[in-house]
Amino acid sequence: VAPETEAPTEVPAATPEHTRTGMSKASLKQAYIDNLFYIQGRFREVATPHDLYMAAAFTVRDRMLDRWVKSAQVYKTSHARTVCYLSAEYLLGPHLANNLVNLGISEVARRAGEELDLDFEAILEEEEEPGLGNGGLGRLAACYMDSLATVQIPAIGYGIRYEFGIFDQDIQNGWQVERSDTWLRNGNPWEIPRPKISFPVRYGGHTEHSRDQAGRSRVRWVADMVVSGVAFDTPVLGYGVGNVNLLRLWKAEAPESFDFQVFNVGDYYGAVHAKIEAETISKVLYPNDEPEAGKELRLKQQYFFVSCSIQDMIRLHLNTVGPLETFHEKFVAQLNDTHPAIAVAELMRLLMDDHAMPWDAAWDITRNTFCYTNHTLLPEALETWSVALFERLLPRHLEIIYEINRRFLDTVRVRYLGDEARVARMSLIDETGGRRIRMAHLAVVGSRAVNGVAALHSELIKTTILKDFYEMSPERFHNVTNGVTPRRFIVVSNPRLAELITEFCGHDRWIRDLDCLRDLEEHAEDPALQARWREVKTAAKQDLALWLSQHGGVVLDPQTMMFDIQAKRMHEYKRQHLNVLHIIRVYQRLKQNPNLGMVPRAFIFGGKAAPGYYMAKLMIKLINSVAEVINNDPQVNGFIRVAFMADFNVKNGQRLYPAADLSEQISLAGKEASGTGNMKFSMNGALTVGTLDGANIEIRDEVGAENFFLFGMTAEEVRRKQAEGYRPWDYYHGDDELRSDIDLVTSGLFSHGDTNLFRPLADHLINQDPFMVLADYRAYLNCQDRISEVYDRPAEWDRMSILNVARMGKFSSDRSIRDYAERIWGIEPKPIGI
Ligand code: B1N
Repeated sequence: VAPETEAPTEVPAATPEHTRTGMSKASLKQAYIDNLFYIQGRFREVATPHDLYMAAAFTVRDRMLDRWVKSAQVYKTSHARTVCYLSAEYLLGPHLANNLVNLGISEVARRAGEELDLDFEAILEEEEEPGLGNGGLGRLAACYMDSLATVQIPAIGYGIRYEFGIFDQDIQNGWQVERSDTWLRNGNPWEIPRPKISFPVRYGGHTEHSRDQAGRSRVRWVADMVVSGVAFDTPVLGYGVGNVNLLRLWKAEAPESFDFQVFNVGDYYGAVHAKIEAETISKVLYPNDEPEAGKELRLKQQYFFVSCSIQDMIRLHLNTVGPLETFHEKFVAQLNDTHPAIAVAELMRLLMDDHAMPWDAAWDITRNTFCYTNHTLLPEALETWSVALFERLLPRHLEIIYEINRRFLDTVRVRYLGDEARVARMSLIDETGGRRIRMAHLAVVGSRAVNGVAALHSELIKTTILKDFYEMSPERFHNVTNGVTPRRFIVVSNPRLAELITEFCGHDRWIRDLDCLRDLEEHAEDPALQARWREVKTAAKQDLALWLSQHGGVVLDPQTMMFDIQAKRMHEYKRQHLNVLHIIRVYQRLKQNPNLGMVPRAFIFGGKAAPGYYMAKLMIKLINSVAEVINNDPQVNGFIRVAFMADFNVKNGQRLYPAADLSEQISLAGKEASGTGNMKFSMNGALTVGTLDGANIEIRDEVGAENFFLFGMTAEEVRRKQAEGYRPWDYYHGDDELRSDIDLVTSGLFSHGDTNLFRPLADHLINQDPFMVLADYRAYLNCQDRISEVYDRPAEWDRMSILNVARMGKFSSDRSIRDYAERIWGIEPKPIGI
């Protein structure tokens, strides 16, 4: 088994290829055996599935490294302007298949695997995905890293290397049960630890003000806790290019200088405790898609990764370009929501306190470095931190924030003489109730540009949460509509569709330029294409049905059933319960008329609930309870089935998107900032049933209103109805079917006779219904009836499906990144050849 004995026969002597870098089948095979032997210390006969995966991962990683080093060299020597994406979350998903695609060696690797008698799919399955994010915001950061490299923009993604990412979800007795995510347990072959790239991060203590010899005021921050942030680097390769960017995630450790003797004379346990406290900072991702009020550790996490990242940027700048006066010419830093907004104060602190820069110069640089993306209008998701907590944890930053605020409010007062109400509204400090720091205001004041993530959302920002700021400087407000990467969400997850598209849209041209999908348009009516289109969809549905039957046991019929899927975080504003009410309506109709001719449907759900979000967890229980009754009722289960896919994550998402006929995007208008699942489904040929919310509006504009199932109130109608005083009670009493559906929820039918279990959900709908489920119920049902009619006409449905895919070019994250680069960052591609 010694590789040397095989080498002469496997690698022809004439090839200049190297086992470390060669892309031929022979080189890949040789390298694989080599890695299995020299890295895992195994030969085939004794290798575990994990060994086989690791050998594959190292074989692929080796092939990225020369490009990575070359990119770093070119970026460095050319002083390339660089984007730093600051994000508390990166929901990366598995690397192996994606890197194979981006290297362009999927096929040859598959064949090499076959010749080595390896189960290629099993090896891909073996990878634990890094779930370092909650949902859309974290996944967007991952798509943007892919696109930054693909459109050849020099970039560094900065974030936190959480030891435990988003929890794994089990379903037990219909309820969500959380299990901790141990993604690092077996090692992570994609990261390279950089123990020598580390920075101290300090907390607490006090500040000392003095004057230096030149009479300038100087501040010394005497902290009482210090941790060390250590870099872990992951290469991010672009598709079909030589550019490899850097994802640098920070792990918290006790500092190297941490000395038991000096700091804790005789107090061994105290010393160990301090070490644990340091390591706690990067231990676990907060599993909420909105902030948990006042959690000190969360603020520590935010400051931790921001401080490391800004110190790293300063180090890089001093090592290459030189004087800090040009920092903002070298770097632009994009704040992914307010989670890294403390960066504004941190850069000010470092420039002034460590590099002796005067306020005005430091402010000029800071303001020209940062740009801020807002991702939500939900009031409960807007971050604020109590002044008291800040004072305790980050006393120097609080002083700086006060000074930023003082100077900023002076400009507001000059501009709006006498308008103290406006001053109070715009202040970085919310003085109503306990004093709190408004992180969105800090981000806006400290940034050159502010953007929302879909057209509607960007408009609503200007008229609601940031209205005053927009009035003061409208030129700083932008829209950049989100996008998703077609590499992962078509090529990797739906290879059959990718192959079919390639026949019409030019060999892999469309993969780097998604507008090329337009070439499909002229064939939308072609029965031959439609037939093959349908085959591809049915095959994907078969894959999903098989997987679901093996994981959870629900049996769905991919031939006859429409796959109707809602997969996203569980949240009342996303209205999974509206979907459930529709299921219950269909169920009741079938019970009343068992001979009802109807299009069979599989209703499929996936999504995690924040562990502390009771209503969301109850929705999961409701879905599973309705599933239990329907799936076991022979009177209806030939027509409808309900499945809840446990543990919706990137890997499982890749199983769902290709298999959907219908995509549920039914949030209350004005609540979903953009949505990105909507794009992933549509790109895979699902038709959308959706409200005029977030990016749904733009998807509908692109694919054509006639190819989109629209229902429900507009954001403006929602606003008006709420202003008038919304009374869900009236809907409940005014619509017999609605009342009967809600009453069935509390009847005990779905809860083994327990009439209390779902009472909180039903009562909340009837009495409060903050997301207006009842107001949109009737429109939703009518729309669903139309959908069933169209599905019954396959040629029409297939045409619409083809046109959806053909017109999705806009929603490539490559387009989003080009928008950022041109309109916000002012940065040019820096191509690296292969
Ligand atoms: O960001 C996505 C959007 O497509 C979604 O519409 C939006 O809901 C999502 C606090 C968030 N907004 N805010 C968050 C996540 C974690 C957290 O701790 C807030 N996520 C979104 C991408 O733009």
